[in-house]
Amino acid sequence: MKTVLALITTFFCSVVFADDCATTIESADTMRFNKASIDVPAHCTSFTLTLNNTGTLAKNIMGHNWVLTKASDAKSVVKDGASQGLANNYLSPNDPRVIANTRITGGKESASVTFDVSKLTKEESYLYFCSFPGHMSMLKGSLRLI
Ligand SMILES: [Cu+2]
Repeated sequence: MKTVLALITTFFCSVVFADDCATTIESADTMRFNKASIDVPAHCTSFTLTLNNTGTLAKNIMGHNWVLTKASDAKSVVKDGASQGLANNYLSPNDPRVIANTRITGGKESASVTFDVSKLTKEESYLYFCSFPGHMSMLKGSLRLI
């Protein structure tokens, strides 16, 4: 009986943990994310972000992605990615400053990324943003490990 209870407890705990080790965020044609910040619980080994682009415009006109870097790296990552084009999601290929990123989405598209939480520290400030040229000023938010 104890074993059964332990199994049940383990099962429910992992369900709860799985839930807060993932989140969704929406972007729209108005160049806004619907969340200004995201908290990643330190007990997660990996974290999954799903971007739902609720707009209707094509990705070459109003494409959005979700990119995570240290706050101090964000501007230079966007600057260096601007010339890389849509095919590279406006990011330098294999940019070591990029902790995680989704592809660029057009209207009504979704994209997900799962990243290793061990890449984050509680002391560091992180920024998420869209790397499409000109979008970071509007499409950004802060992320922290809690
Ligand atoms: Cu964008």
